[in-house]
Amino acid sequence: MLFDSYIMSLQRVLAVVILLAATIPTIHGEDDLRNNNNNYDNGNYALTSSTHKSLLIAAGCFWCAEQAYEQYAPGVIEVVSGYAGSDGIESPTYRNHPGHYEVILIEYDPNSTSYELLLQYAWRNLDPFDSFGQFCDRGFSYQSALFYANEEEKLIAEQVRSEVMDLHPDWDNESVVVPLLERPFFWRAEDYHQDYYIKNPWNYEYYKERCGRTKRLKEVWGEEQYNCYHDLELSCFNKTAVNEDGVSIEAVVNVKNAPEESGKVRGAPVWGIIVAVVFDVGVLCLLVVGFMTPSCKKKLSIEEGKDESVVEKEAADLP
Ligand SMILES: *[C@@H]1O[C@H](CO)[C@@H](O)[C@H](O)[C@H]1NC(C)=O
Ligand SMILES: *[C@@H]1O[C@H](CO)[C@@H](O)[C@H](O)[C@H]1NC(C)=O
Ligand SMILES: CC(=O)N[C@H]1CO[C@H](CO)[C@@H](O)[C@@H]1O
Repeated sequence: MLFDSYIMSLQRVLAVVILLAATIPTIHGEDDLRNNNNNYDNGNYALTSSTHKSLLIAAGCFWCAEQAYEQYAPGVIEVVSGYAGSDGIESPTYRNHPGHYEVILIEYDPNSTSYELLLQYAWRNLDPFDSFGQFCDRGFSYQSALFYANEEEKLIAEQVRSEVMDLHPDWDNESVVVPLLERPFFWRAEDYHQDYYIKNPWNYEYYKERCGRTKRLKEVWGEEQYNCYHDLELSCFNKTAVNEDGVSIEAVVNVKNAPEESGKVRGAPVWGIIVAVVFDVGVLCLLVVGFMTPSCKKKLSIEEGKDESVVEKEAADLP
């Protein structure tokens, strides 16, 4: 445990260093231009059918929440990553979304699933005890929240919360800090954040593993419950849902037919290795050859020059 947390804090320090280093050259870079050139219809998302409904949840990094719902939750048509917050600014972006949660909008077929069922999935996809963020991600925008659109949904949300509490008599009511809130306006996130787990499976799995999401969810909910909500073979859902009219309905899971998670991270990504090597060469130069030795300075600048474009490219990919 101690060693684990030592490694974890090392990873965090490294992540911050890499993040800072990677952010500086891109503040006025390609990324901002991309945002400015895109018109997202005021951030609104149009449902693909007028018979569909939607709900909003905040469960930490939206890449992961999107994947969990699209792959494992019944009756889900589409999940869209975005920002939402009642006291946030207009037209938030990834680089500027104060007062906003990272959220997902879940478009669903009310004949194949229900608000209630989807909220049950929401709980199993968050750490209910963390009020400062979720998993490795700290800060307001990563905090969890469940949203209701009307009085009826509010009652259901409260009921699902009580069911969760009843299932865990050892949980202290005060320490379960997931707020149930009125649904705010939804702003769709930039295109490169949508379907991130499909577009960048390698980066995605690496991030998710390093963030400790699965590990923590299993710790909180237990292996069995985790599997119920994250494994189609072991699902407690079994392809039928009771719809809003009380009729049992067969619901489709994973409409996108995205490949299931392998659960295995295929080693560190290339950019991570490059950054680590450059860092090590730098430290070695400073230690061994001496601070002002010309040959060492030259070597360092060559390495850094080579690496900059890679780091810059990857900066856009942080969740
Ligand atoms: C749900 O299914 C029933 C028939 O089973 C149909 O009449 C109704 O229009 C459907 N509702 C929606 C929202 O698709
Ligand atoms: C538990 O906490 C929630 C949210 O703060 C509150 O609405 C509820 O009344 C509390 N329940 C009990 C039994 O104290
Ligand atoms: C609620 C329910 O019927 N769950 C079942 C779903 O399917 C798995 C595997 O077939 C069973 O183990 C569960 O009991």
